[in-house]
Amino acid sequence: MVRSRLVRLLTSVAIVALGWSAVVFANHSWGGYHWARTANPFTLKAGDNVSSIWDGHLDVAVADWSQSSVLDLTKVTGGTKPRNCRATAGRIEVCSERYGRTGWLGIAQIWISGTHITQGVVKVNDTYHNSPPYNTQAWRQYVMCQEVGHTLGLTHQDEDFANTNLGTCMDYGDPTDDSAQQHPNAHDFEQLEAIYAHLDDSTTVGAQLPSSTPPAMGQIDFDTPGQWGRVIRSNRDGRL
Ligand SMILES: [Ca+2]
Ligand SMILES: [Ca+2]
Ligand SMILES: [Zn+2]
Ligand SMILES: [Zn+2]
Repeated sequence: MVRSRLVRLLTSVAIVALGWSAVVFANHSWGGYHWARTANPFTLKAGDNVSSIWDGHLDVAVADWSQSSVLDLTKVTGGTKPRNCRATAGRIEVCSERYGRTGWLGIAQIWISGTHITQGVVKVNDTYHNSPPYNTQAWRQYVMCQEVGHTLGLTHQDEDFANTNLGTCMDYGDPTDDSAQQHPNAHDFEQLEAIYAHLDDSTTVGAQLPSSTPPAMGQIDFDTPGQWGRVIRSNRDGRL
């Protein structure tokens, strides 16, 4: 098991090194997607649909990302059931549930109109987070931080699980005994400033969706690190 994971990891690392060597540290915007807004900082609501074991982790992630100069997050009463985790227009919904042996620890989905994010969903999977090695404060905080970061328009700073940790939750790397790996770092905040440097004519924050829902984009963070980072376009109804 360990060996096959390692082989897969090394294969993945090689591909990543060939494809991404020029851009890994320069830019980790997720495809240029961003919330439309007419002024900074903007306040994005995060619906709390997580169980008590996750509440503190969501609180920390909300506080961490709110340190950005361009945005604030605020936790609000959840608008959905964790099992379905349906999106609410103009904000994000954060859900925890035993989603089964799906292969992922956490998923972030965004719905887009052009390059503008219209709504977002984070799911963290208790099927894995209830068992070792993922049933720790460190792993829960790391995954929560990263998935919320995706819904702001960020992808990963680095997708090599085996190199020295960069000290941000947006880096693939074991967060155990590494508190820096459980929170954003300065480069994440710089990237957010770059993404949100322009202003838009309209806002998608707190706004209703147009009648036709465009496809969602998903960031899936698998429990096998070698598979992490595959960006999957979902089908038309927005489900992965
Ligand atoms: Ca802020
Ligand atoms: Ca790494
Ligand atoms: Zn814009
Ligand atoms: Zn991710």
